[in-house]
Amino acid sequence: MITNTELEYKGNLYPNHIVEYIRDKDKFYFTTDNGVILEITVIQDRTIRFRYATEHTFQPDFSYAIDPDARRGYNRLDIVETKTEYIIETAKVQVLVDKKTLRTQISDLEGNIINEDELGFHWEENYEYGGNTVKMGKITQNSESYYGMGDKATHSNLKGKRVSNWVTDQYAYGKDQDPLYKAIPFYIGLHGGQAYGIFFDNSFKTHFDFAHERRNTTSYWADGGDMDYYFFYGPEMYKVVRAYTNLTGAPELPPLWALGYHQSKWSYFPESQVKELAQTFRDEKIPCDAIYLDIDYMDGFRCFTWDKTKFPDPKRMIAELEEDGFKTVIMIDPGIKIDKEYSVYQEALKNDYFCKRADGPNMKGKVWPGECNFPDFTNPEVREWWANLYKEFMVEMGVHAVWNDMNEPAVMEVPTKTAPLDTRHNYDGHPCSHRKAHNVYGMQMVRATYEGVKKYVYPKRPMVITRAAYAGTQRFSSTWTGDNVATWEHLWIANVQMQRMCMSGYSFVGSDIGGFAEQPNGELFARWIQIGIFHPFCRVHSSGDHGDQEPWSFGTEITDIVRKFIELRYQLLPYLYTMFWRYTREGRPMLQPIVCFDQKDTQTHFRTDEFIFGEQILVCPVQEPNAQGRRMYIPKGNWYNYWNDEMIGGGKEKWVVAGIDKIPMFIKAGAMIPKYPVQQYVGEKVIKELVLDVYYTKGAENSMVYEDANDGYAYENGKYSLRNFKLLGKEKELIIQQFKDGSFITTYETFKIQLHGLPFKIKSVEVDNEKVDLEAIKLNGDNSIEVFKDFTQLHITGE
Ligand code: NBV
Repeated sequence: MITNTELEYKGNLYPNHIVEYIRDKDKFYFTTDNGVILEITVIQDRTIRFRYATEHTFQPDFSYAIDPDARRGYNRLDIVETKTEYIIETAKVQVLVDKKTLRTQISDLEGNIINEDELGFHWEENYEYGGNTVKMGKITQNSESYYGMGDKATHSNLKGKRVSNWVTDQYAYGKDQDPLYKAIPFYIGLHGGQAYGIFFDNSFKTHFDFAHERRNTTSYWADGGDMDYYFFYGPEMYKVVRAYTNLTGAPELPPLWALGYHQSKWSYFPESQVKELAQTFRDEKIPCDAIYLDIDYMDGFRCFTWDKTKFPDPKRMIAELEEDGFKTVIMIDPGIKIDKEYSVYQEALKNDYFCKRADGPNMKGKVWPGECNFPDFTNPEVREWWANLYKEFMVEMGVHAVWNDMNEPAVMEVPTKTAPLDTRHNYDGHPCSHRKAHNVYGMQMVRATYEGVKKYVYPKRPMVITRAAYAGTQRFSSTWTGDNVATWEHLWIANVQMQRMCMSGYSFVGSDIGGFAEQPNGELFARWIQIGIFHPFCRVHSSGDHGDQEPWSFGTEITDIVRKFIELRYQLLPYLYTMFWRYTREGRPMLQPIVCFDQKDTQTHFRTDEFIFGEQILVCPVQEPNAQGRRMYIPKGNWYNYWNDEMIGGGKEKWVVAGIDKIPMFIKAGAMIPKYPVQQYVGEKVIKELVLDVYYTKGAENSMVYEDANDGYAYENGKYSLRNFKLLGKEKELIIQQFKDGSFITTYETFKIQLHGLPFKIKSVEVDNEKVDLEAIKLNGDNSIEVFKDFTQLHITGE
């Protein structure tokens, strides 16, 4: 524990010695002589909250980030007092509070230090605005690495970087540019093979310094509010993400179509163009589930209106598109045009729903429609009103999903690009200025949108997309990474951003495939599609002021490649859906950087490109032109090259061949990958057979397949089908056991089991201990067999 005060800078104030200690069930209060109170709350054995008050006063305990349904409860909780410290112990960690300095130290039960205060909590009074700048200084441990922090477009390992969180409309952002659209003040630290997380729940502008200013110090601070942070113990990284996701929430399962391929542009109009687009998808036989209408469908950019010259009968158009298997997604922005003839404006004005400046007038800002006022979405009454505005769109017109843009909020023609800082907000009954509400504004907008969409598409499931987000927004909405650019560097950025978002509890995420600004060439577009199909949200979007960006815009060679990869996405839908289900249930990141897959292997700590899609598919995009392949790192274990079934062992770098029609992609040995047939849209076909690609391994591996009605809520009442497979491979044997759960009956009766890498010739097959006729299971030359879907044990022996 650091006790010297050499580093203490004059303007800062520090807690001094503890004079009082009180325990209240799972809360511990330590008060210092100079009026600092540290409140420690044990949320779960591995999740501990630290909150500091100065002048004996906490601010009201309120947070938008925390999921009201977060699980709480611990197995053990003790406290011991020694001469110099208090020691709190749970079933996972030990927290030490120093009596002299209030500094803390967290270790595992073996005494390994996981996280430790350096200067610890300190603060500076903010004379300009009132309140404090609250600060925390931690020791950077030996070889410590840092991950997470939302959408930062920088190297995945944040060591040596300083970043800040202030949601910003950052058109055509560049590598290392910061901040961007999201504020997710959560990071994962990794040292000595152990991982932990810290979530600084403070909606003011926050700053993080990861051993940038001083090599041995990691610090974070905020321009106001409380020092209020959560510590999560792993020791595995995915458990840190899981604990963080438990606290800030996971989304509900989206409808399966939301995981299909989506096509967007700013903007497709008029109706004839939309229809032509839809028709071309079907003619070209390129699967697609959703078409997006950007701002130009509106009447003069007024939200919740239609430009009837471009779309004379939206209800009919949406119905016709639906007939053809397309969902229609529309954009809604926060700015409401100041127009006394416009009903939405009138209502908001009458009810006093707009944000106000400090001295009273409604806050005004220019956006697409011209001068606008902005609803105060931090007011619950406003959110309810906003949710209800969706009724006509969803119920009368049949719109399927909503996309909220510009909700930072973005304001044009002002250098700050957003609302003035004196703008007032309700903040759910804790009135404050924009300094505190800015980072949650977009989150509260999309929360209201989600409530409305959910209410009106019921009994179907909602699908919502947002650009701005604060920690916890994943409960309400999917997201994309904003206005990127059609460059190779941005392909790299997209890859890092997706992995980072997944590690920040926000897995339902995608980039504008191909780039939003500027025009990709065919090669870049194809390479972007190749990685984009592995991103949970898979959408091509572009600014539309240059050339076209549809799958067929780059000549037939590219079209064929793009088709092949979109088809692969549709084949992998049951695998992706299972991943999503696990994310919603267990908080598992849908994409894992390889450091998450094997944190003990230090080779993985600074890698950015390779990632695991779900648990069993390793992907590494080609990120430069004219490449015939690339070098990549293969993490531990054995992996099958997806394209030729060649098996390779991990723990080393390797050159992998991948011409323009391939992406380096490997399947974990032992995996059972479920596949559907290619469909032009979700639900086009009745699934007659589930393909299971089984990759032989010597040893054991588990796989699972989750299925349900693909929409609706019956799954919440047990109508789902969960298949857990245990595979065991031996020299001349392969045993697959199946454990089933749930009452949903899938439409198919059989599995087509395709065996990869089987090292022997099949001699006999037993299903549930009965020998079967090899003819009857259609044992093919290609090593595939057909078996009844509900077997409990499949036993294959070879010669
Ligand atoms: O609504 C137009 C665009 C939209 O296409 C894009 O996806 C958003 O990120 N929007 C930004 C506003 C204009 C950006 C220049």
